[in-house]
Amino acid sequence: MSMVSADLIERFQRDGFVVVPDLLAPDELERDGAEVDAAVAERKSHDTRSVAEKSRYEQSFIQCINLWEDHPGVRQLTFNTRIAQAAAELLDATAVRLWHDQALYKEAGGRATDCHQDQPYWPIAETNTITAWIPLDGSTVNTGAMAYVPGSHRAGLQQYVHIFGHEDPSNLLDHPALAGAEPVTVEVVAGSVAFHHGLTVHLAHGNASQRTRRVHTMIYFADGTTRGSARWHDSVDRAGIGIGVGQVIASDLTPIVWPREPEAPIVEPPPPADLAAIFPEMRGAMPSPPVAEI
Ligand SMILES: O=C(O)CCC(=O)C(=O)O
Repeated sequence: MSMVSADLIERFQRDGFVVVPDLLAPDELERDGAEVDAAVAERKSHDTRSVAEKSRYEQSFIQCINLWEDHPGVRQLTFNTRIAQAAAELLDATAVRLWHDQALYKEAGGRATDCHQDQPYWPIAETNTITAWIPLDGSTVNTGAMAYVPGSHRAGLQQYVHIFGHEDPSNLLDHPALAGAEPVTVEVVAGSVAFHHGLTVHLAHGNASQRTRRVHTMIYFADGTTRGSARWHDSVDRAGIGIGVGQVIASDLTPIVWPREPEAPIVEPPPPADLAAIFPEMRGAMPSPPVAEI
């Protein structure tokens, strides 16, 4: 049984984003949402800063990557086969792998997410990449809904935007390839999932509400995709994985998530490097390496 109608697939191909309704039932949202909440709280338990005290980038969201690794309760969402199948159908891929998952919790008063494309941050050669963006309570303009530039994934644009600095980044919407383009805000009801292509230009509104905007995402790529550049990325550069430029990206850290039996065992990937030792602000953003036995 297919997860996505032919009409939605056509719209995704035309616009570079689409909302697929009813992929999660209310009880799944409650169960999986509680797991992501607990994982984010545990990863960030050291962080007592207010939004105002955080860096410009961190004011857009609390970001926790690859929660499935160190918080097994999150796996039922990250490895949800209905969502992965929908991603595969939208990409017209026979199999998709997980690039990584991430929680993006935009706190009350959190600022907008700067306009960007995702693909330039990843050393992936082919552009058959897609993100499933899951607002666990739904999303509205007031809480930090996403906005997408329709058709921008077909504009021939692949522009890195430095959104991590202290200054406002250049506005991608000013790029000549996007002349006159206007982002379209998309509100999502809980249970539906918004998908966007890796090249789609997008942003998210600030959170003007009193509650955290709880979002979990999964990024997928078509199986057979290769590494396109030496840009460092944990998903290909972790010790024990070491995928070189030009090689097919395939490891236990980027497992096939569709097709896959819901109960299929998950092979544990090699442990991560201690990134927080190099970049203290990364603490909690990535899985922690195992603590050395004394
Ligand atoms: O949730 C957000 O604020 C931004 C999400 C985003 O940029 C993404 O998932 O690619």
